[in-house]
Amino acid sequence: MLITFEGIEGSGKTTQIALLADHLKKKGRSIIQTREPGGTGFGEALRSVLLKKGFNVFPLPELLVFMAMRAQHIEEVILPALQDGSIVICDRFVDATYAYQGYGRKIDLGVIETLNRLVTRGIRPNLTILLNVSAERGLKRKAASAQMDRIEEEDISFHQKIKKAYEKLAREDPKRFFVVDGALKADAIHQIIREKVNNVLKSYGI
Ligand code: T5A
Repeated sequence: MLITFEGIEGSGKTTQIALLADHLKKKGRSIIQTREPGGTGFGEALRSVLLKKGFNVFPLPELLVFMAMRAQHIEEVILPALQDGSIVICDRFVDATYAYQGYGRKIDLGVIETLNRLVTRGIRPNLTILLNVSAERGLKRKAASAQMDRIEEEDISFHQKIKKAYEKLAREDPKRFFVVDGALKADAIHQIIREKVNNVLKSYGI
């Protein structure tokens, strides 16, 4: 079972993943918590370069680095965990590439689809939770909590575009996406997600 979390910067993914993983672990589930970009030693090293401020990274090399990290992540972490029967919870996955490099950087969606299929070996999330917040709210939270990285420093219109892209992706695949109002209090969001995930696990007989 692969559960992914998506949303714009500061939408609350990290917060909600921690709460969900805690809840599922307490129920005795085997949980692998991971993230993209990153999730492996190789991926985390590349992540710090990719998000570092000051580089002028062109769209295509940016896409290819994300894909290289994903290929490593699939082979080293996600595939073995799924084969072991664990529940994998991943902070961002394939949809982030459609949203940021596709709709944000204007790379052809067909190219992204082909590369995603190749590097994931066809693995698709069973459930994708989209935390939907306005770009203003997300960036305000980020600015209050940490230093902004290279992508976060894009102007507000870029982040608004990403929000719209995620909403479009969710509309196109309503069976997989579960959209939650990320402006609610963290505890309220957790209750909504918890109920959804418990129902999905039940529907898979897990
Ligand atoms: N990227 C990634 C691509 O361009 N293409 C790709 O294919 C992939 C995989 C890094 C960047 O990589 C790009 C997208 C990104 O620009 P990231 O590490 O996921 O991706 O970066 P962020 O989205 O910035 O992740 P963050 O961890 O920084 O934000 P979160 O996880 O969404 O938010 P979180 O939980 O850390 O919360 C941020 C702050 O808000 C507070 C928290 O306490 C924290 O201070 N908060 C709330 N406050 C009020 N109400 C709530 N409900 C709150 N929930 C959290």
